[in-house]
Amino acid sequence: MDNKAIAGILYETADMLEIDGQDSFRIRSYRNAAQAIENHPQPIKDIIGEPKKVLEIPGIGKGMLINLQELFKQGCVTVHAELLKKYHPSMLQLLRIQGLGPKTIALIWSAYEVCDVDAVEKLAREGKIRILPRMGEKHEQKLLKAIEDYRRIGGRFLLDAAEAEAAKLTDYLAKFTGFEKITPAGSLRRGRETVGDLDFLVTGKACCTDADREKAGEYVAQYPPLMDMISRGDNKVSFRLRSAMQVDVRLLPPESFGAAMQYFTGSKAHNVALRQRALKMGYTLNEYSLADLKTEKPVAGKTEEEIYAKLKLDFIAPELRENLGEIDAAAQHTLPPLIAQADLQGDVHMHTVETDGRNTIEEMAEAAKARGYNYIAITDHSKNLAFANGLDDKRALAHIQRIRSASDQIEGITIFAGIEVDILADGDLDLSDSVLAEMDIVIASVHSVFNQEPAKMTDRLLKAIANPNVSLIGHPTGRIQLRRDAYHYDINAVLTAAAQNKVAMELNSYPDRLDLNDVHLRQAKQHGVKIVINTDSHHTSHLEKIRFGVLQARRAWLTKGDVLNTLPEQKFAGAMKHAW
Ligand code: DGT
Ligand code: CA
Ligand code: CA
Ligand code: ZN
Repeated sequence: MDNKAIAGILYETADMLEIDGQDSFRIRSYRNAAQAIENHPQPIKDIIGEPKKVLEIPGIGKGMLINLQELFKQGCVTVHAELLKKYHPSMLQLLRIQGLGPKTIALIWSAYEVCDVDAVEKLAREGKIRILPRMGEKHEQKLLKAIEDYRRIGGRFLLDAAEAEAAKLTDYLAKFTGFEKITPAGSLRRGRETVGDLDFLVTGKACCTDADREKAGEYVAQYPPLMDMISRGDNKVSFRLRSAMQVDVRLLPPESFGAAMQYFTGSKAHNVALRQRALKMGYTLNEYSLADLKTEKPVAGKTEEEIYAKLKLDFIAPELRENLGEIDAAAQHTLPPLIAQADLQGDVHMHTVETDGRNTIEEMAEAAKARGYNYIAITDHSKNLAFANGLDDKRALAHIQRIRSASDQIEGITIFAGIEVDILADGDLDLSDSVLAEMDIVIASVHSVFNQEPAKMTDRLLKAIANPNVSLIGHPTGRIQLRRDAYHYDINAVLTAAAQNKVAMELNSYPDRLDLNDVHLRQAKQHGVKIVINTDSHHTSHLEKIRFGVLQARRAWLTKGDVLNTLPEQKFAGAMKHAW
């Protein structure tokens, strides 16, 4: 534990003491100690065995010394741990929100006894913060903005946000004469579910000499959305965008572009394993080239393909580069043919104006047809989702009729009648079995009571899977990225049951869901469970988000055969009735 981490714990303690209404002298003593330790040149861990030396640090008295000794002996400071127990660990997240100090948190706590970011955000949206003493509408708005920033700056960005920033920057760079190749690398190219920063690689005539790169760098620095310049070197420009996203643009000579692509696409773990293989074969591999170990002469570097080929590997798709077996598989020519977006014949999770969607059945169908799909399913919500105007048995039956007649009227695409039915807290479904039996597709999803004990949640899902009407489980872990954790249950038990009952698992492509995620998808495949890739569209413009799902499926090594909505219409309909 370094001094910075120790100081962090003491700062947190001070903040929590303040929330707790303790006396200001005591609070200050923790802040002072934190500051002193943060600035102390010697690591506390080296001197903790010599109390005299610790006591020599200004601001550290006998009481604080005991805290520090506790920290090194038991791994925590008692006061800190007790305060966390009294409130909730989520308090620490609130404290990290810029502009939301202990005083405000204390105020919110005393009024509502909540201290997690989601709950505070909800209160603010409901106008329940402004009515507190010393607050007001302005404060409330500032708080909401701060929460939004916290979520973004909190580190990572959703894949679609990163992609949108990358597209804008690509357009800008493309206008400079002499940039011939412009490629985002890093986690974005690998299709990771969230992205930390953007790694841009640029090459062409404008990147050959130092003078060229100087001029090119000047152009990059003029990018209008650029907010802060972080650093500008010979061949790298790093900056932060107004969206708080950080970008590294690297200007590379053409002969090493492939090596740089390989290196900066990563992942780090993949690179380390690849470099070890190179060394064993008598090469060195870095961001400039693959070179002979002895003569240092480059043998490849212009393209990624030639690097992998020289290392006697089949080309490895960026999505697979996580050092999860892909290098061995590439050496043995056993990499799977990954699913592609063009393999999908339909999207079978979408909502309409009948519940919380924005478009009609017909509009959704026409938009899907324009994408080249052969079928879709309309799967509106069930009544448990009252705020979404969910369907009861009677409305659900009427909706089936509407869907079937729309399907008859619109040529060139089949519209399956479906439902996204809530799995209630006890595992029962929200509509009658007789109504569900009328559906072509039944997606069963959890939309409420997320915080059950894992055993209870497991039983809840097992019960839904056992219902013979259920075709697939929607967004099976319920996580909302950067916002809400997955609910906890025994995923192995659920996947085993799904395989036995031939109930599929959804890969929900919505960028903040991506649920199942890549790890769970791979697990599902190992259990023999089939996947359906959907968008969960609430508007025609959402249909295109399917590509984010496809990326995750590829990261999970899935092939066409693993995904049911690659099947032609009749076979797919059978698969939704457990024939797979
Ligand atoms: P991110 O930005 O956190 O979403 O993840 P990445 O994968 O984009 O990571 P980033 O931006 O830190 O670095 C980009 C790539 O550069 C990374 O995927 C692999 C490569 N790289 C970075 N640091 C190292 C390193 O220490 N060793 C090796 N071999 N490669 C590295
Ligand atoms: Ca990155
Ligand atoms: Ca980076
Ligand atoms: Zn849902």
